Amino acid sequence: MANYIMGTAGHIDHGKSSLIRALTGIETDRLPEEKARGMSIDLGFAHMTLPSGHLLGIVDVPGHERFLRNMLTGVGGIDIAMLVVDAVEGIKPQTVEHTDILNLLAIKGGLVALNKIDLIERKDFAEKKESIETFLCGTFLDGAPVNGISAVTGEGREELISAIDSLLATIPPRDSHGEYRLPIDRVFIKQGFGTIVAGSLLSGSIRKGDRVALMPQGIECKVRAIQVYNRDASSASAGQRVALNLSGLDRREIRRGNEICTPDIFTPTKQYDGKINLLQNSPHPLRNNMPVRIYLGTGEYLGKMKILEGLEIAPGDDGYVQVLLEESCVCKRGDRFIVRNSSALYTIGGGVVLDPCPERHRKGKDQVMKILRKRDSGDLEEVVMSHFLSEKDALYSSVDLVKRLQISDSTLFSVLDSLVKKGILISRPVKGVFFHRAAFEEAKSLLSSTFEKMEKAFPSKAGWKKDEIMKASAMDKSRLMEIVIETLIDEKLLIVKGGGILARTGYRPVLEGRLEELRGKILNMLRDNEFSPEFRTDMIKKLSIDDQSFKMVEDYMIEADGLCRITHEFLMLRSSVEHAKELISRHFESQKTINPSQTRDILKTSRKYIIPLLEYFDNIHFTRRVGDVRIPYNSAG
Ligand SMILES: Nc1nc2c(ncn2[C@@H]2O[C@H](COP(=O)(O)OP(=O)(O)O)[C@@H](O)[C@H]2O)c(=O)[nH]1
Ligand SMILES: [Mg+2]
Repeated sequence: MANYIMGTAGHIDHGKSSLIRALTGIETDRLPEEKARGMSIDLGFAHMTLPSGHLLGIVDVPGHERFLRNMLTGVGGIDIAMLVVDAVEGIKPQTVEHTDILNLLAIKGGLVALNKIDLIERKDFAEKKESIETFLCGTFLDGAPVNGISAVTGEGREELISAIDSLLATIPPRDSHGEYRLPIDRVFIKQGFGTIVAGSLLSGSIRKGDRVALMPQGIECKVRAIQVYNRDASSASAGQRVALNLSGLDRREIRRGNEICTPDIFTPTKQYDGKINLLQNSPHPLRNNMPVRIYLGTGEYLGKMKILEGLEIAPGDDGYVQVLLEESCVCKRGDRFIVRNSSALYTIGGGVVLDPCPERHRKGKDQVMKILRKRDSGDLEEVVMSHFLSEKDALYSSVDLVKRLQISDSTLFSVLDSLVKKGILISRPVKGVFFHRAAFEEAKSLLSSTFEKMEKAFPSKAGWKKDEIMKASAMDKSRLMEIVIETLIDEKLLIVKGGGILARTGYRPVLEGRLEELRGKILNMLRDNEFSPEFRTDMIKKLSIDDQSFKMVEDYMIEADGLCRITHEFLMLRSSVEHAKELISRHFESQKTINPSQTRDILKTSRKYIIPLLEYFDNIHFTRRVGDVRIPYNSAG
C-alpha cells in the first residue's frame, strides 16, 4: 500500500468539486464564501482508500482564472491529475490553461473525467470523447483514459475509481527516505494547539518530536503533533497530506510558500539556474530581464529572468535562464516552476531548476552553458561531476557539496562513493576532500614541468620553496596543487630539503664551468684556514666576483658539499665543523665546562670566530650555554 496525491484540473463549473464529493463523500468547498457563491476559491482537500489499498489524497483546485495562483499552489505536490471536462461545454479556456500548467510541471500521469454525462445523449459520448483525445495529443495526458461519469447520478463512479487505481499501478511512489520537504499551503492557529502548517509531503518522512527547519527563514522548531488526513499520527511519509503542529513558532512568521524541511541541507537562495519552456500559446516571447511572476513549490515570487543565450526565447522554444527573485526561496535541482507575466494575467511558460545556488552568470559564457547542459540532461553523478568540472581548482568537502546540491548526506555519499570506486574522483579522507582525478593528473604534470623549467633555468639551485614553485606553475593558492605536492612528498617523488626547500628526487644541482672553477677556489680558501676562514665579503673582494655569482655557488655548496653557514659572513666546511666538535669533545673528557678563551686556545683562532661558532654549537644542540660557559648539550646541570 502506497500514498499518492491527485489534483483536480479543469474549467470552472465543470464539476470538479462535485466529483470529489461523489468519489469521497467529502465537501471540499469549506469557506463560507465558497458555499455562498457555489464555487471553489481556495484549495480543497479530500482523501479515500482505493480498492487496491492505496491511500489517495485529493487536492481540489479552483477553476476560475482569478484564482489560478491557488491552483498553482495546490498542484506542485501532486502525483497524478484528474482533468474534469463538462460533457456539454467541452474544452474551455481553463481546461487549456490547467493542462498547459500540468504539462509544464511534468506531472507523471493523469486521466480525464468527462463529467455530466447525464446531460448528453448517449450516442454523442464517443464524439465528445474523441474531441478531448485530440486536444490532449502531445500533452502529458496523451493517450490517457477518458472516463464518462455523472457526479449527480453516480454513473461511471466505480469505473473511474478503478481507472485511478490502474493508473497508480504505473506510478512509482515517492521516496519516503532521505530528506523531507513539506511546502506549506495552509497556516492557521488551532485553539489550544497553536500554530498548524499543512501541505503535501513531497519526500521523506517526518516523525513526532523531530526538529525541523522552516525555510527560507532558517528557523528551527519542533514537531509537537502530526495529523495525516485529519487523524493523529506518529509519523507522516511522502505522498500524504500532512498537518504539523509546530512548537516555538509564531503564526506571523510563516507564510504559504515557506517550506518545512530537513535542517542543514537547504540554503535560502534568491537566484537559481534553470531551463524554461515557453508555451506555444504564450502571447509574447520571454525577453531578457523581463519582470515576471514565478510559482515555485507553494510560493509565488516576483522576479526576472536573465536569458543566458540570445536575447529572447520565442513561444514554443526553450532556453537556459538565471532566475533572479526579489525574495529568498528554497529549491532543489529538478523542482518545477511556472512563469506568468508580472500582473499574473497569463502563463508564459515553465521550467525546471538545474542549480539552486549558482553564482551570478554573465551572458554567453560557454563554460556556464556546458555545465548547465550537463545538469539538465545528466543523472546525479553527472551533476555532481559538473561541479568538479566548473572550476580549475575544484576541491570540495562533502559539506560544501551538500550545501551546493541540497541533497542529503546519504544520497551524496553513495554518489561520491561510486565516483571514487570508478576512479573518476579521488578522496583524501584525512582532509575530508574530493577532487577530480583528471584535474589532479593535470596539476601533477604541470608541477613536474614547472620543476623541469626551474631546474633548467637555475641549475645550481638546490630546490625551491613551495610558494615559489606554486607561483611558477601559475597555481598559487591552489588547494589542489597543495595536495599534489603533499602526495608527491608521500610518494617520495619530491624531497623536502633543509629550510623546507623542495626538489625532485634524483635532481642534482650542477655548476657550469666558470662557477665550478669558483667553487674550487672557495673550497681551497676555506680549507686553508679551517677555523678562521676569510669572511664572505673578503672572499668576494679577493675573487673579484659579483655577489650574485658567489651566492649561486654558496647555495650549491650548502647543498652538495655540506657547507655550513655559521653566520651570513662566516662559512665553514662541514669537515672543519666536525673537526672543531671533535677537539671540543676531547676537552669535555677531562673538563665539565668550556669557556670562550679555552675554545680559542683549542681551535687556535681569534675571538671574532669563537662567539658565533659557540652560538652555532648551541643552536645545533652540541653545547648548552650556562652563564658564561658551555657544557655538553646532553649533560645534566
Ligand atoms: N447535471 C449535472 N450537474 C453537475 C454534475 N457535476 C456537477 N454538476 C453541477 O455543476 C455545477 C458546478 O459544479 P462544481 O462541482 O462546483 O464545479 P467546479 O467549479 O468544477 O468545482 C454545480 O451546480 C453542480 O451541481 C453532473 O455530473 N451532472
Ligand atoms: Mg470547485
